[in-house]
Parts: sequence; structure tokens; C-alpha cells
Amino acid sequence: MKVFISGRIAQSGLTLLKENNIEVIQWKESRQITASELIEACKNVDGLVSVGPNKINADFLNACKHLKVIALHSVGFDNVDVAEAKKLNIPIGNTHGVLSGATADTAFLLMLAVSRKAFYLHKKIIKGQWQNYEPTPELGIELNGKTLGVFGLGNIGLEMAKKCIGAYQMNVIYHNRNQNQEAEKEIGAKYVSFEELLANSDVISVHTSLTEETRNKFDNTAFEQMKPKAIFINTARGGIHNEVDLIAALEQKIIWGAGLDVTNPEPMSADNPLLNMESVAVLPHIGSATEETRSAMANLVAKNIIAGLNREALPSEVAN
Ligand code: 8YV
Repeated sequence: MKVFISGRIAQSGLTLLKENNIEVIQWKESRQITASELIEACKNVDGLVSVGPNKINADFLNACKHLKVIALHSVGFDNVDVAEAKKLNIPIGNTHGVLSGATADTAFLLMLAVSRKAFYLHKKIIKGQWQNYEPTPELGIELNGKTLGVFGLGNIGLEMAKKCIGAYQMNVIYHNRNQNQEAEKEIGAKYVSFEELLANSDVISVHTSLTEETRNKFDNTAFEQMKPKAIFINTARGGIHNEVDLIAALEQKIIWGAGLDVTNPEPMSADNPLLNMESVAVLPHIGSATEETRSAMANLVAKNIIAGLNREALPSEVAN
């Protein structure tokens, strides 16, 4: 059996595939593979490990119909036409569960960095602007006892909420498509409407999938309903916020700050005005990028491939 991997994954996953006598063909260039190159590479293989934002759309799936399984090296599956894959009987695996802690760490890191303007102040030192001691330089804001609003209380949102409760005794409210009663019981989170989430949160952290329903959800209208001291954090997908509206909201001080691990588009260009703002922190989509988590992701990807090639249920399959 042959599997194509469209990028780099941790060695543990490669080893597992090889131990199962699966031949691996890997995309090794630093640039992202193009749509036509991906089709070409997948025409004669049995499985695909999709690393990065490859479009697994109807065109791709119909050109590579004989694929027995596609394993995403991500929990997000917004690039995949899941209904078409189902029609063609190609199971789609993802890395659900194994990256929640690392991604929540990234959200927490951004929240704290924004609240103390850390990235901006770091840049000032690099520019030689730390000249003397100032008792009131660019002041931050504290998080203790504040309200965290989670948009999308699933595994990652729950981990973020737990960190905020543990570190700062934050009060947690959330908005979801469906109420998460288990999480309500576990951490005492309170379900609120989207409007209430906007109006009452000191920090809003986005942990939902990108769908037609959530695309551009945080736009001008949403930012205007937030508190003037609110911090907006997004570690989910850049498409969930409108970047032009976010820049305007920060410039006009409609909200206080923003921490982004995901942008729209990605990569963000170096001249983006967000990068020069005081209460903004941006990271290059590294939510799950730790040695431990990337190794767990590679293992799960390999297990999904092995199960799919054996026509068994995948350990982590994207539900249709
Ligand atoms: C990975 C992610 O970015 O899981 C996701 O949905 O966005 C990340 O963990 C990434 O896709 C690495 O391939």
C-alpha cells in the first residue's frame, strides 16, 4: 500500500506507517503543494495524509476516487467536502482530542500577552527604545476575576476555560450551536446568547470550526457590541473574524486588544497594521505546534491511515 504525505509530520507517525509496511511518498518542498500537484501525487496511491490547507474538494475527490482513506493532520476540516467524500466512500480522519491542551495554551498565551502588551513592548526593546524607567509606560489590564466568553465550548474551549479559572478565577460564559451540559456541570460555565456573549465578556476566545454559519461572525457589528476594554482571541480559523473590521475596531478603540494565532489570509503580510498595534499579539498558526502534540498528531494520523487501508473504523473520524 502507498500513502502520500503532503508535508512534514513527526517521525513517530512515519515509523508507525513503515512498521505496517506502508510505503510513504512525501512532499518535501518548503512551499505548499498546489491543487494540481496534489491530484497528480494522489492518483496512484491508496491513502493521503493532508498536511496544511489543501483543498480536499469535489474536484480532488473525483480525480482520486480510488483513495481508501484521507487522514488530516489537523482537527479542523473546513477545507474538506465531507459530504462528497462520504458519497465516494472515502473516510476522512482528523486529529480530534490530541491537540486541545496545546491549542488552549496558545490561546492563554495570547490572552496574557495582549493583556500586558508583551509583544509590542518586546519590539520596543529590539528597536532600542528602552531608555529609562517609566512608572506609567503603556499600561496593561489584569485578568483576575474577569469574564471569559468562549465561542465554541468543545474540547479546546474547555481546556482554555479551565486554565482561565485555575489561573485567574475567571467567570466563564459560552455560546455554542448546542448547549454543552457536561461542561456546564464540570466547570460551571453558563450558556448565553451570542449577543450576551459579546456584551458581557472581558475576553472572548474563539474555539469553533469555520463553517458558513461562523464565517465573518466577528465583524463590525459584533465588535461594536463588545466592551471597550474587551480582548478578542482567535486560535481557531482566521475566517471567523473579519480582519478589516478588526483593524478598524482596534484603531477606533471599540475594543481594547486582540490575540491571533490565525489570520485571514495566511500567511499574514509583514506590513499588516495589526503588527504595530500596542495591544495586539500575532502568532503564525502554531496552536498545536509542540513536540509532544505534533508527535501525538502524527501517531493518530498514522492510525487513521492504517485503519482506513484495512477498511476498519478510523480511531478519529470526521462526522458528516
Ligand atoms: C494544524 C490546526 O495547523 O488542527 C488544526 O485544525 O489548525 C493545526 O493544528 C495544522 O493543520 C498542521 O498541519
